[in-house]
Parts: sequence; C-alpha cells; structure tokens
Amino acid sequence: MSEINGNDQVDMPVPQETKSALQSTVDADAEVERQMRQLSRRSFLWSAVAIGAGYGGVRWLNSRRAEDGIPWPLRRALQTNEALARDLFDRSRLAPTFAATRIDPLRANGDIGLDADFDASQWQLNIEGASGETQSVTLAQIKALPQAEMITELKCIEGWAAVVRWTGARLSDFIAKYPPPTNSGKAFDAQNLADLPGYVGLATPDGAYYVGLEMEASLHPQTLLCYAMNGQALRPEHGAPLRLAIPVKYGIKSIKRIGTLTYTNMRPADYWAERGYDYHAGH
Ligand SMILES: Nc1nc2c(c(=O)[nH]1)N[C@H]1C(S)=C(S)[C@@H](COP(=O)(O)O)O[C@H]1N2
Ligand SMILES: [Mo]
Repeated sequence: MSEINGNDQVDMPVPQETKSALQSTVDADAEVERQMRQLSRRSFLWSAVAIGAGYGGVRWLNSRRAEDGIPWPLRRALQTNEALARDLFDRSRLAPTFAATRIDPLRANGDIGLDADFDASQWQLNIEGASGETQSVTLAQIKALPQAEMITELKCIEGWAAVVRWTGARLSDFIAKYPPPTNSGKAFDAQNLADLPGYVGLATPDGAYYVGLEMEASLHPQTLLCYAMNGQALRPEHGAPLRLAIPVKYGIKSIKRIGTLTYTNMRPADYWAERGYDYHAGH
C-alpha cells in the first residue's frame, strides 16, 4: 500500500490533551496506520471504519485531523479506492450472480429525484453529447435493444443487500447504438477506450439525483438500463420507467428514473460523491 505514507504525522496539530493522553493518541494512530497497511484492497474502506471504531468509535474518528472535512482514516481509504478503481472495474471482472431461488422481496430505498407528479407517459431519455442526430430515445427504442437479464446483489452502502432479477438493455448496447463522438473522429469502437469520452453522466428528469460512471464501468456487461425488476414492470418507487443496475458498484450508483444521459470527458457530478462517499463506489 504505497499510497499510505507516514507524512500525516508531521503536521498533526497538537491537541489540547495531557502529555500521556497525547502519547496514547499518537500510538493509536500509528497502530491504525499499521493495520490499514495490511488490509486487502477490497476490504479497505469498511475495515478502516472498523479499525477506527475499535479505538473508541465515532468519537475517535471525529477527533482525527480532518482532510477535506473528512477524518483521515476514512479520507485515506477513499483516496486509495480512487487510485485502485480503474483496475477494479475492468470489464472482465463480473459481480457474482445468484440462483432464482435466492431472489429477495423488493425493498425501495432512496427517493431523491422521484417526485410524485412525474408523468411517465411523456418520458423520453435525453442524450447529451452523442455523435449522431439522436437527442432522445423512447422506452420502445430501449426495449428494442437486445434484452439482458441477470440475478445479482444490490448492495446498499447503509449495510443491507438484496438479490434482484434485473431485466433491461445493456448500457453497452445502448452506447453502441447511440454512440459518443470519438477523440480521433473514427467510428465508435468499444474496445478502444482511449478514443472515447471518459465518462457517462446520468441524472433524474428533475436533476435532483445524478451519478457519474467511468466509461469502463458503463461498458461493463452487467451494467443494465432496466425496465423490469423481479419479472415485473418497474414500479415508480424503483425508478420507472428506466433505471440503472450496476452490480459492480454500491446501490448509490444504481440511479432510478433516468432522464438524461450525457457523454463527457469531464468527470460528471455525483450526488453521493459530493457528500463524501467514494466516487467509484465499488465493492
Ligand atoms: N433517483 C434515485 N435513485 C437512487 C436513489 C435515490 O435516492 N434516488 N437511491 C440509491 C440507493 S442509495 C439505493 S441503495 C438504490 C435502491 O434501489 P431500490 O429502491 O430499487 O431498492 O437506489 C439508488 N438509486
Ligand atoms: Mo443505498
């Protein structure tokens, strides 16, 4: 874990504590750093929280020097995840799939951007930054793409998970049909990532919820634009008429009720990243 170094000890402000209390704080910090170094990559984020909790929990964590307003053990984990994100989300790494007997009852969570007076009959998916003429796509056009189905786990960052059967179109098929411009000006080629915009941004029709995905993650075979869940048409609380399912990432990225899809080279705004969560949100 070369991303972690000891530099943060150098400018640590001296807390208003007695000498011995200060010494034990420094010892605890050193021990946390040592344990964090030993963690496997994928368990890093949550283990950092757990180790911090082991030394007195949230109070301990909140007393650490804040970097970007986030206590450093968490910040360090977030930066490390960021640095590792590209190899974690390559297209060959598949999220586990499950037997149909493992499907859980639906559970709705999060209603940002799902206002009640939405008129689904008027819905179209707006595309921004595409190379062709197409600027909006109907649900019928999305259903005309090859249908994909998968049974995967929706993992919420709050600590619960549900196995869901997802039905929809691969985002990669959508991108191939309504492609972004390439840097070289040549035809779209999903294999030539360096020639494509770096990101896809997705937002609800009202713009209240929004996520950003790296192009690699968008082209992942398990990233689906879904119109059905557990064999039934998507319900409003689950994001009708169209939502994302991206099981290589936490549920925060599975945006419900997509209104706009944007191809861009600038990292798109992301609702939960703006609130301190890891931008890539892999697990
Ligand atoms: N538009 C929108 N999409 C969203 C959210 C939200 O608040 N608004 N919450 C996210 C979170 S945190 C999770 S865990 C999943 C939950 O999906 P579900 O309600 O279908 O179980 O939706 C994600 N997509
Ligand atoms: Mo979530």
